[in-house]
Amino acid sequence: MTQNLNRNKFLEDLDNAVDQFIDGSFNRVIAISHNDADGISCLNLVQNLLYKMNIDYDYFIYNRSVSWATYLNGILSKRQSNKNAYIFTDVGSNLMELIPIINKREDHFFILDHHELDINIEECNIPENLHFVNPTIHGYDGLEHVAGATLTYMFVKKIIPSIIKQGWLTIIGIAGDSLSSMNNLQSFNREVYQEILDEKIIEKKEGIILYGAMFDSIKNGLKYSILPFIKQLGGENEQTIKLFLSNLKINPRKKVHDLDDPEILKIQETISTEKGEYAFLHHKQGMLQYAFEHALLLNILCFKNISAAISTIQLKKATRYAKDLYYEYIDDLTKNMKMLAKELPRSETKKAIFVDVMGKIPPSSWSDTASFSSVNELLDPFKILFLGGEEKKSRTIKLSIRCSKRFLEDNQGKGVNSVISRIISKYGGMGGGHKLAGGIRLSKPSYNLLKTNIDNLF
Ligand SMILES: [Mn+2]
Repeated sequence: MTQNLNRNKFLEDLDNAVDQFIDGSFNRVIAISHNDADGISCLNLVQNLLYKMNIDYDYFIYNRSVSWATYLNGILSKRQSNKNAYIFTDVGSNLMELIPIINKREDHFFILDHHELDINIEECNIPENLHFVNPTIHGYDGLEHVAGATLTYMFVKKIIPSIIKQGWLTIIGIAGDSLSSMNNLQSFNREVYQEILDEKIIEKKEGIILYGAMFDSIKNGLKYSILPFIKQLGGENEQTIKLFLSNLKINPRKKVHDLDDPEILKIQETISTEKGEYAFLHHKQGMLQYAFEHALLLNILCFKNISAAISTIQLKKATRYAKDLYYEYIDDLTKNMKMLAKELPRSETKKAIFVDVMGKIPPSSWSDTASFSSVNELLDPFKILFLGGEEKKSRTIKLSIRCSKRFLEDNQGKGVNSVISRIISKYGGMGGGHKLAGGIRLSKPSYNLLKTNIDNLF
């Protein structure tokens, strides 16, 4: 996937945008960001910048449920001025939709995004008032190499270097998007992580990795870890887990981060877990000290209560309300993963797995269950996963589609989005996505055709 990384070209784009932002001496800025942990981290970095520059600003969160035209209709002010700027972070690569809108405006638009474009950049006529920075057009991977918050951090730090002190925000963004251990960070994500560590803004710690429950007791750690999901114990009842730990002579109430090496080794004899590196935010308390869990909490809150998400990133300690939602979420997710791995009937072809989860897993959990099953390789990683069922209201089949990185390697980098476009052209339906994740809505007859013909679509 790493084809021709063009570092200089990307940094040139970034520098140009920075220069334009400084030279523009804007008197009003609107920040627009994505409704997830990465997006909220970006938003906070931009707010810090604007505050320090003494620029009047407002902000909005975009959840992609409506088109840009509809969304911006309510935001773009009637009065246009080249002294107004819009900064989009972690969103805004839908250039087909956005360029016609931006073309008609006098305001300046800064787009700092790491999602893939909906159009070939060569075919775009970039308007003069659009300052577009997206490392994926220079060959970078939007997940592994550069998170939205990494890109935003690089932008704001070039304007006000002291923003490095807010670097912990970047770490939350990276943790939220990359879904991997900090050891695996690459490229700009790694460079920025290292810089923030060197400045002692955050700490790195080492220990057994049970993401989702790093702040918790070992009994909850084994039960609620979502990365890795512990196949033998994840989502199990408390007695089973306590029995497992008492056989190893480990106190079930001992905190995950307090386990010593002999205890970790004993666990690893039965369970495949790794020791690894995790980011620790020492200026916070409790679960918010753990970057992965902090990011996960924000992601959960973004769907349940966006204003709680926006306030939580500024808090030292999670509220009871937020913690309750967090536990409800990981409890459901680990139970769903357990069900998927052990009980649910599935039909398999050479290249695909179909799982009907209607009535077993609520539709609001389909997407996350599919994602975490895929990253944990709960089912055959060399097959593409279709998880979903018939939606009552619309009488159509709704599917979350996922593949693993190993599937991509096996299929010349062609993953979920390319399968989705082939399904749509052959059987109709609506949907889209990225290499690893996407979704589609189909009629029932089309779904049946898809199930019998899927292997011919590769
Ligand atoms: Mn992002």
